[in-house]
This record gives sequence, structure tokens and C-alpha cells, in this order.
Amino acid sequence: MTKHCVAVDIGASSGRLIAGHIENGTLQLQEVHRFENKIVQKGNHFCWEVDTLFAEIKKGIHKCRELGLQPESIGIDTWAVDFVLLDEDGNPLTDAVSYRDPRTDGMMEEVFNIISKERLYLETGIQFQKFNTIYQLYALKQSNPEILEKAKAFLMIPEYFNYLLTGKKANEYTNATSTQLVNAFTKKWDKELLGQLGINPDMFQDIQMPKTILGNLTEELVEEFGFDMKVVLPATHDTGSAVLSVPSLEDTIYISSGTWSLIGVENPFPICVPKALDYNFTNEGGMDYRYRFLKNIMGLWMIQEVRRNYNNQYSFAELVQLAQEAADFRSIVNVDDARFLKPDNMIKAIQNYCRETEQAVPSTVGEVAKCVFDSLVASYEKAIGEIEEIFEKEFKTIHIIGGGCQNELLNQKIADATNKTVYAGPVEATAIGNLVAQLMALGEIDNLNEARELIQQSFEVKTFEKIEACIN
Ligand code: LFR
Repeated sequence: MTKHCVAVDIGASSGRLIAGHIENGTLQLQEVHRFENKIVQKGNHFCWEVDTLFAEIKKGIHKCRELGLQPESIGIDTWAVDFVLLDEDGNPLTDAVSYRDPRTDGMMEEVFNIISKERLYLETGIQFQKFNTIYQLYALKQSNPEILEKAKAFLMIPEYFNYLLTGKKANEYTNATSTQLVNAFTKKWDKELLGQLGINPDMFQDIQMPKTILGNLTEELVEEFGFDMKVVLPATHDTGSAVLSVPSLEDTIYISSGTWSLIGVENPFPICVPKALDYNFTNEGGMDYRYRFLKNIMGLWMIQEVRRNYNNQYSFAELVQLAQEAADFRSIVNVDDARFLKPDNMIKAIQNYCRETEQAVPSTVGEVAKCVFDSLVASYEKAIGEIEEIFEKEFKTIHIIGGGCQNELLNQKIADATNKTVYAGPVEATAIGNLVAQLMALGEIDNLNEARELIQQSFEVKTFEKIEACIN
């Protein structure tokens, strides 16, 4: 009997339920449900609406049934670092505050007063982002220590949904590493570090690996849906799932392209050399203890926000078209400047940056969009240079996966700027990575190599080569 699985993949701007099964040696996908996600202000904080998201997950499961699918299993992945804390009755103690909330401003420096930056890097291998869970928890300790005292369980966003589905509390390895609280070598919560920061280590759950079958649905949900299924842990950090979909990693740099651009390589061990620290590269834990040596680049968030600031008047395709028409505009911003993390208005933030750096200020929609795309490419180029310096070798190809790989203008610009072959696809890399983890847990796929071969055979990948400038 063909086994069907369903992947729930929720990113910062949208979520989806995608069903998948293997048929004639290829992985077949079927989109079941799609919904919006956004950050909302609740009181003094920017938060995620986790209850609304859970209601959408349930809606999607109902739709599976309506479509005649009875999935064997479900797996959930989302963005990383964010969490909810539960009290002794298993109820949330806080809203799910977003990593873009300014509560962590200045917290990184405070933590460095307790534990040096170098030691933190050597122990965790994780890049310094002011929004990492470690700084979020430290901010909470300063503002509301009573909440941390009451907390009996720390669950990251997908884990909270898993808890609602199964009643089971568990932390999952790939997401846990993004907190900067897991020791890169023991692969366990770093209790010493937590102790030094005064954060109660007992609220953390045992770390489970991707491909673990967490359990079945609660009785209440079985009754509601009319069927039971297994809840499986994929790489619950979306980037961990996405990178599984890079069909071949030989000599390849990947870019997982969505709200963020995650650029890097996959490795069998963490690399914590001084240069990696200087360039702020991370070693996020992956399936089968493969490490993602990568860095975060501000990504398509820039253009998503630009679009929102133009009141969603233009589609993404129109923004690309207008950027193409503004070919003569050349200003570039440093997309990784902290001001772009959550500006009141992205267009104004870009214009101010250009003004301050004495460059032409973009005024038309096309100029703003061109500035975003060119600036992203400049940041990719810089990161590639850093990776090649650290690895002391030249990488021949760049593999772009995720929704952003549909932007052909950007793909071509990357090929032109780097003179490397750019492969683009699959678009649904994250859901695919999530599905193959479930299929491995169910015994339908033997191992990661087999999973990557299956993905290679199943999805279209487009190729972009440098276009030589015409010499007249
Ligand atoms: C991408 C992502 C990145 C992580 C950022 C914040 O969706 O998960 O990997 O650094 O979001 O969680």
C-alpha cells in the first residue's frame, strides 16, 4: 500500500500543507492547503499568531480527508529560534514573540559579559544573531524573571504544534541548535552555559533526532478528524529540511532562498576556526549530524516589505519586471545592516541608506526593486568569497532552492556576478525535505543518499550560466 505523508511547512509569510507519496520511483506532491502568516503587534511586542496557525494546520488536515487522503504521518517545520514557554498545566505563559521584536537589542553584549563571544562560538558553533533564542531568553529574564521561574517546558514553534497534536513535549535537534544553547560536540543542551546565564535547565526537554516518530494524535483529535496518524519529527528547522533537497552537494554552495537567504555548504563536522567566527558563519545541526555551515543574508524579506509598503499594488513578477526596466540604476545597500531587520518602512530605510552613503537615492518602484536585487547579489558574492577563503577552494556551482529560486532575474544576476553555474529548484524544497524525513521514518526510503537521489529524479531544476556582455 502506498504510504502518504503530509508536510506542514510554515515560513514567515505563508504556510502550506503538502501531501506526498512515492509513485513509480518519483516523489509526487499535492498541495492541500495554503495560508498566510504574518507578525502582529500584541501589547508591546511583535508576535506570531500561533493559535491561528494551529487552526490552519487543523483545517489542512480536514482537507486531507475531504480529498480522500488518509496520511500515515504528518511532520511540521517552521522558522527557527522562536518558542513558547508552558506552565505546569501545559498552558502557554507568553505570546510567541517574534525574533524580529526589538526586545533583544543590546542583549548580545550583556551575555558576552557573562560568557565570552569566543567561548560561546567554540562551544555552540552558532553565528551571532541578536535574535537567537539565547538572547531572547536573556531579555525575558531581565524583563519578566517571574515567567521564567514559572516555566516548566520550553518548546520551539513546531514543537508546540506537535504538543497540541500529540500531548507530547519534545525538543528536536535541528531547531535546538539554532538557540545557541546546544553544545556542538555533545549535541546536548549546554547545562553549564544555561547555569551561567541563570536560565533553568529543567524546562528543556530531551533532544530528539529527525526521523523520530513522536507519537499518535490525541484521542480528541482522532475523533475530530475521523482518523489517526503518526506525528514524525522532520528537521523541524525549515532550513534543515530545505537543504536536504539540494540534490548534489559536491563542490556546491547552496542558497536556501525565502524570507531569508541562507548561503553555505553542508559538512560532516562543525567548523569553528577564527575566520568562521570573524565572518559570522554558523554550524547549524542537520539530519544525521550533518552540519550546515552557512550565513544568514537578509533575503527576500527586503522585497516582501517593499511590496507591502507599496500597499501590495505590485505582484512579485511586476517588481522583477520594473527592476529590469531600471537597468541604469546602480546604488547598493548592505542588506545585512541591522536597520533592515524590522524597519518601520523598508523603502525609506533603503533610501536613507543610499543618502547616507552618498549614492543615488532610488525613487521609482523599479529603482527600489533593482537596488534590493543588486544588493542581495552583492551580499551573496561577498559570502561566497568568504566560504572559498575558509575552505581554500573554488566552488563551481551554486544551487538555489526554495520559493526565491523562481526569481529568474536574480538567478541570472547571481550567475553573471559569480561566473558559476547556477541551478534553481526545487521550489518546494522545505516541504520535500520534510516529506523525505517522514518517508525514512516509515521505512519507505532507506537513507539520506537515497532520499537525495529520489529528489533529483522527481523535480525540475533550471540552469543559469553567465551571459557574456556583447562587445560591439
Ligand atoms: C528561515 C529561518 C532561518 C533562521 C531564521 C529565523 O526561515 O529559519 O534559518 O535563521 O528563519 O528563525
